[in-house]
Amino acid sequence: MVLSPMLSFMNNPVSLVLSIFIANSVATLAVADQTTPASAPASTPAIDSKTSSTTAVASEISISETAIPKVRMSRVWPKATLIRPVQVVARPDRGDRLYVVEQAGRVIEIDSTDPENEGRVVLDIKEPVFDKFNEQGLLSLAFHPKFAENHYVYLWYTAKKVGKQPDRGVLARFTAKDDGMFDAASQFILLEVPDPAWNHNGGTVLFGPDGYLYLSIGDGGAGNDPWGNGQDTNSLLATVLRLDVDQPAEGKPYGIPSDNPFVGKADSAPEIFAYGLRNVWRMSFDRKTGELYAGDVGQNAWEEIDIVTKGGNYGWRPREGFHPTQGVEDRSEADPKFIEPIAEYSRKDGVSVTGGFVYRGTQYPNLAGVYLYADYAVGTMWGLRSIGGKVTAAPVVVGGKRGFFPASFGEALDGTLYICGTDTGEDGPGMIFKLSTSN
Ligand SMILES: [Ca+2]
Ligand SMILES: [Ca+2]
Repeated sequence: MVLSPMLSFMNNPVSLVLSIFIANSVATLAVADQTTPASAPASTPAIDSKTSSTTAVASEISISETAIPKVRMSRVWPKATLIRPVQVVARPDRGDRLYVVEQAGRVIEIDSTDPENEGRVVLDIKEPVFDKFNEQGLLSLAFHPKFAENHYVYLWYTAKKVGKQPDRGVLARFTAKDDGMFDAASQFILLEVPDPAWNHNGGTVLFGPDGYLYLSIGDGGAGNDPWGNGQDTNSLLATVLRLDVDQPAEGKPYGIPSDNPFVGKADSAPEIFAYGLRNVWRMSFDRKTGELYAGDVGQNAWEEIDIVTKGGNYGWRPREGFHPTQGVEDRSEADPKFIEPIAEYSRKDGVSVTGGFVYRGTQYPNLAGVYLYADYAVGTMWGLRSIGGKVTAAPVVVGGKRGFFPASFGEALDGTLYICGTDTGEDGPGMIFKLSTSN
């Protein structure tokens, strides 16, 4: 049996995961069952105690906008056989297609208009992908915003060793053919990042509203960031990077946006957009506000949700959630140089956060503006509301599924949200669920 893709090194054995699941998720979900029905308004706007300055903002919001409904999970495309699905991605030019990333190195295309669809494999790169250990493999896919014109897709994966090269993460572009297949021979490598340990490999690749490519990369691995990558702005590890893939420059296969925060600064990598992030497994842009929401997986104590801004330092390793990191000499109290999360949860409620999306669809108006996220090991799903980086409705449990390991959320073109993962164990059958509310 293997560890979860996002768990900490050596300090979260499966037995711990399972005991937490048994001891806490049941209790958590049971509590959820007793909460106010989604249709009933909250008596008062919920305010995160850590963001009391949001009171003025919250008072201007109607109660219906602050209530957070329960969320149902309905299985979709049960006839598609999926092995360790880690992402569901929409294609920008085709609302009737979704793409599922399998960790071992395949991409499956789903005809989302056909409930009986079995999917078709459009890419198989198991050969270059290295997924021996549980956090390794093909981790993320992004379509170029102008995919209809250039047929480019970008993948982030851990690569097999070649000769004496170190382990590495690879950001590569592939080109789709007219029949919709991705040409495995078209690989064009943009970036290779040497990686000192098997765990904490991030990562999400996606395009921002500015047209740039964003990539989250973990701190390298092991435990407690022994190489100090978190606070090292010369390291591409423990960051979110921002690249201009359309205008290569300076001999690189990509360009650097001129307003990246470390452009022209000594001893800093100009690719970095934000840093001090331990292992952002999943992040997403709010399509309405343009804010970048990230779930940063914690070490031993706290899982956190961040809103990632340009040049931001998110505190790892001196900070874990809203707390000094236990057991490291440079642990720190809150400090203006570190940007605190907007939310956190403790080992009481889970062990590995899967960041999700802000719902911006129109089918479920009561869910509009709610940011959903989940815990990979426990299966609980939460919702919160945040405006301008301030939480206006504190996190509440909205649902989840016992025994389901949610690896990723996905957002269709129309804003419909999905969640994918494995059921009845990390190597159990891969499943996709549509998320809905009772309105
Ligand atoms: Ca690593
Ligand atoms: Ca942090």
